[in-house]
Amino acid sequence: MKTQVGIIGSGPAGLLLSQLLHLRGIANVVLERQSREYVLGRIRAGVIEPGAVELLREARVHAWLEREGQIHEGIGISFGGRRHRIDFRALTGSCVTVYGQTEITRDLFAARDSLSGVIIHDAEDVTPHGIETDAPWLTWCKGGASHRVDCDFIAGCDGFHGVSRRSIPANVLRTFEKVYPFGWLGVLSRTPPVTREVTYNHHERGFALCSMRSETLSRYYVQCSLDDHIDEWSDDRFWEELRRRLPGDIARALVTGPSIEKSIAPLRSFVAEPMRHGRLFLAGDAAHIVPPTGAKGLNLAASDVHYLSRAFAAWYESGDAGAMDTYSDHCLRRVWKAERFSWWMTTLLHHFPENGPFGERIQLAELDYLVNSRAAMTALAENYVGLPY
Ligand code: RFL
Ligand code: PHB
Repeated sequence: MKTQVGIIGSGPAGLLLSQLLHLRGIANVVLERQSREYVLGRIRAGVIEPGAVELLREARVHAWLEREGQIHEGIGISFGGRRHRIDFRALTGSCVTVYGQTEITRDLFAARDSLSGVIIHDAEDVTPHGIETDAPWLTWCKGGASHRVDCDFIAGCDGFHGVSRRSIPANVLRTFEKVYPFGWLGVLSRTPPVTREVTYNHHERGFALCSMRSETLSRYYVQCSLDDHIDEWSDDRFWEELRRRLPGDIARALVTGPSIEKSIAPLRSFVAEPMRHGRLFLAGDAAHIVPPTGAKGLNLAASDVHYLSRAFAAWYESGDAGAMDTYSDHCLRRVWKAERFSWWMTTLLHHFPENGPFGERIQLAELDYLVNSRAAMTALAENYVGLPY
């Protein structure tokens, strides 16, 4: 088999790249380790920046997002039992869209299918070869047989645990990492959201987040211990813990119900540099991870794909390799700013027992400063709605 761009991974980065390249007449093949049902069963991001919405529009997958997505003009922040609002529209003139990553992935699969895009699921042992040559290729196994596709370029969109990043020689790759001493326990439930806007809650028992997918579907998270096991968290225990961390008026309004999905995610900051080696380009979680507190992961995957699709287009349309050569530097400038913001939001809002009572007072002082300073709120709002591409 032969193609122009071989794409590893059918998460949002791989599918969006595949669709954008197709629309520019660039042939591509997507190799995915999991089944489609598995990929579509993952519940992840929910907050989409306007830049990512624009890219989805360019990819012609905006119809459902525009119909079902909710425009959010601000977020709530609570601490010390009181809630405050950060008004994105007033502070930046911009806002975010609340729409699930699960739905974006579903919309992207539908778009690729309708254009007869090639997505190979259940591809085992996907391996990039010849990335330092002008003729790389990918091999994989499926149904007991080995397969190969020759390509001009390989896009590694295979997430944090993928094979792409590991294919870059150790003496070339530099990684930067911070692992946080807690995780997020997330629950999806068919209940009306307790707040109209996404609300971040700082509490001495730990952070809690109230989010949503629709008028009837809620998404909640509580900070949990890394030693916690999902079986120890019955629905009742989850709702009780969430309620304790919310200000009284929100806690009283909380409607509970059976969980549809429940999972624990560790929190990590991670960046790999460079994001390109030879003919292999990394995009999305394959190159960087942010803790979810800033809602940046999916949005960074989208901005990488924006740069990468343009770089490939320039090469195929005019033989210009300039944008490929600057791809890594361009992405990393934006990535590091999102890393900083996500780290800051995490540090501001979570409970860090090791920081002691002094650290707790400093956090409360910073939160108090934030919600009373237009300058500080503007800085948060500007980053939350997304820095320019
Ligand atoms: P993905 O989504 O992990 O997709 C990678 C795909 O590659 C496949 N794969 C392989 N395929 C072939 N061969 C291999 N060897 C392979 N290894 C892996 C995988 O099966 C998978 O299908 O990466 P991508 O496309 O870069 O997308 C990144 C986003 O998924 C991620 O950044 C976000 O979900 C992060 N995130 C959030 N981002 C936001 O922008 N806003 C949010 O509100 C937000 N909330 C979240 C989040 C992530 C969370 N978790 C669970 C980590 C909330 C949570 C709880
Ligand atoms: C979500 O709705 O899943 C969500 C919202 C905001 C975040 C993280 C996750 O910061």
